[in-house]
Amino acid sequence: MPSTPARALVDRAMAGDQRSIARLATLLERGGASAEQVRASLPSPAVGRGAGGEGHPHVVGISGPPGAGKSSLLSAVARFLSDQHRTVAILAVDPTSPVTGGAMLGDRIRMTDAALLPGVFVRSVAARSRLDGLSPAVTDLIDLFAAAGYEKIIVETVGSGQNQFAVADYVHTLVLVESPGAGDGVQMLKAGIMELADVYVVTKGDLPGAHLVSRELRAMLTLGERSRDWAPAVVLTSAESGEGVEKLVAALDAHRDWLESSGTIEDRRARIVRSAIRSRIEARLDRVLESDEGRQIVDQTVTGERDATSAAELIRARMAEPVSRD
Ligand SMILES: Nc1nc2c(ncn2[C@@H]2O[C@H](COP(=O)(O)OP(=O)(O)OP(=O)(O)O)[C@@H](O)[C@H]2O)c(=O)[nH]1
Ligand SMILES: [Mg+2]
Repeated sequence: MPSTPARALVDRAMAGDQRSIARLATLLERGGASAEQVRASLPSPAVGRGAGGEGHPHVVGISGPPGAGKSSLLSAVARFLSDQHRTVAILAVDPTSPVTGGAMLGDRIRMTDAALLPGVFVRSVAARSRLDGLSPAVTDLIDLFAAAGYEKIIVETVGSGQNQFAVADYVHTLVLVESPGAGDGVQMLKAGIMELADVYVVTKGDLPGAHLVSRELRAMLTLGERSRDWAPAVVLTSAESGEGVEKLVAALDAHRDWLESSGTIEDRRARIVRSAIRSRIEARLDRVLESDEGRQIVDQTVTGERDATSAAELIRARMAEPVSRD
């Protein structure tokens, strides 16, 4: 256990102390009993509520293929927001390297400068083994940043194909990123995943091909049938020149306002709350499965002393028990 009780750290985090926020993030990411204590000390989950209104955070997910320029763009967005005296917490979920088992250094290095800006907090977490490329701690960390009072919380995930959307379950606004390159036009179309994002971004606008990609995207969005009355923006950006950064922030704000005015926010809140519940139950389940008793129950099922149904029943009963301290 840390020397400072979770409650005291949470109080300091809520007062804006970045060091305390970082320590709490570490405890949450580590999981286990200390994470449960932190969770219990956080104010009632802010995640499901608000989308910027009434002092609640606007939670944004940004996803796209590896190397598309997401982190570079978020650094520029952070700089822009900081200049405007606004606050932002960025959570970069890195695919875990099978070799090191830790978060890759790239994001941390690329966003180090941004992390020093007033009102900006940057954190990397490893995706661990989750198939959807998300860390089990994502909802907890979003709650933490919400408690710490950040106005925007942006979650960066790497994804291609369907798993680009996993983050949608945790956010109010989904941004999909496409970058020019490999002479390939719009990859999203090929993956059959258009019309799902709220905002589309074409990165590396300073490179040849970027304008073509954004034109193709716009054309596809115009052709596509839309059931909602939100027309997704396509924003061409360059982290190199800063082009489009202001437009992107404006598009995010516009989407937040539309969610509120259209009432769509209610659906998003329910979706986020369901995900938060699911991930907490999964975390508890993992904890029980990995305990001595959990392993024993698994072993007994392997040897045939027990069937899977009774094993599941026992595990479920253990999950309902209060969590002991580590
Ligand atoms: N020319 C140009 N290069 C860029 C731009 N933005 C990013 N890059 C380059 O693209 C590469 C990847 O950038 P990142 O920001 O790390 O991309 P990412 O999508 O966060 O990458 P992962 O998190 O590893 O998936 C780096 O070499 C950047 O320097 C841009 O606006 N213009
Ligand atoms: Mg990145």
